[in-house]
Amino acid sequence: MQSGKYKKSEKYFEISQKYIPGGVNSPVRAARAVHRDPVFIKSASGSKIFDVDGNEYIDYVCSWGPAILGHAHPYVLKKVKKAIKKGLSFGAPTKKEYILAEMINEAMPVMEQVRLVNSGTEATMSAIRLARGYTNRDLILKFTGCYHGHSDGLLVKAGSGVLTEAISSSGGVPDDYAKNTIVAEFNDIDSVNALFEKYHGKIAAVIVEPVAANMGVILPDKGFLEFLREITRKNSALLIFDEVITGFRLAKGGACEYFGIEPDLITLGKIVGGGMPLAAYGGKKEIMSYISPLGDVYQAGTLSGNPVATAAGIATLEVLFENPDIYKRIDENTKLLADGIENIMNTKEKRVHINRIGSLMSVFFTSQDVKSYKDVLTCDLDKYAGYYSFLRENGIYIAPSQFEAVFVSDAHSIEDIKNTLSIIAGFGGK
Ligand code: KE4
Repeated sequence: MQSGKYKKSEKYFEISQKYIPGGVNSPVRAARAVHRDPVFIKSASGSKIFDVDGNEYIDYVCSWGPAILGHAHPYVLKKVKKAIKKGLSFGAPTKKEYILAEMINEAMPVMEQVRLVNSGTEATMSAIRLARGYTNRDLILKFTGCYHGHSDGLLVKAGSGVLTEAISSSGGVPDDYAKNTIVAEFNDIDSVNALFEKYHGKIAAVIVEPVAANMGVILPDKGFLEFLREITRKNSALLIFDEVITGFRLAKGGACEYFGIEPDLITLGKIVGGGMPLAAYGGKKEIMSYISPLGDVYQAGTLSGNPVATAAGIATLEVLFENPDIYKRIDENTKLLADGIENIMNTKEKRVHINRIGSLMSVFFTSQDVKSYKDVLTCDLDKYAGYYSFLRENGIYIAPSQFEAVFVSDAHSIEDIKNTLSIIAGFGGK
């Protein structure tokens, strides 16, 4: 039983479990891995999120990434309200779709052509199908612990909720599908070489989160992404950067800009939709010309590029593009947070390992460095659960899973960071 402060959440959770599996519409939200019931959210604004019992939290989930400007940004809301008045969806082309595609191309020139879809899952599923259609090959190489959404072939040794729920792959995926997905280890060049040797000429693409963020945040070793670029080019396979999390977060041009790598295809989600159901995939015109109606690789969607979601996406990117100092600011504030936690938790002994890049970070409850999926498995999940509960009881909202990330927004003030650290200091002594 949780304390009286969650009365309404408990009631709503009981009812929602009657009609929705696990009471949630996405598994990780159920907070089972941290042995708590979820809180139900009433509203959010800036860096704060408010549950239905009136509890206020500093939010470091940020809707799993989209809210880089903070929740309910006034300019974004203004543009969305304006769009809503004209109708919600037409199932026909609108100007906003090419405006958003143009903005994406400006930020990531690799994306000469872009298709807007409704979720990161749709974006990666479509990019995989395109890579197979373009190369006329079947095999897709992914990495253990990387998560690319829940399309059948990608739910093999995936991260995020799959890892959180400790299932190696998903039920309901026939071996026939899974056999076309081969799995290497992130940051392990030998494991990739071995697969390219074993399946010479049969690999359509490598799909990678350029910064893994679904087994906690793990940075690519120096040269690892360059190696992937080289080995795919040498083997006429496509390199797909899944930038659903890193896109528009690490930099205006995402991980491509940050690391100076040019993949063949990029998938985007989260920030690109500003919190609305909008994602995208794209690449060189020559590859994208294989997509229907130009080519025979089919992909479609009733609500793809709908006017309300594109309004939110355009407004979000406009704020980011017109205020490039946002990236410096959120990087500095996240560094302040990371350094503060380091000082609190690791004074006497090393109790946590922190990985950070820009405004994306993870606090791993392990005394060793975390550079691979294997390292992540040394984490003490009960300690993480205790950390989660202590923070939530004290008004800090973090991911209910060790295998997710901490997201900082431009709405997080220095004061928010200092308040967060003073609360963690209370846990630190435990
Ligand atoms: P969606 O289908 O959830 O929009 O995107 C799938 C996806 C694809 N690629 C990457 C790198 C992703 O991180 C995701 C989704 N991220 C998780 C959080 N780690 C979504 C949260 C959830 O599943 O509830």
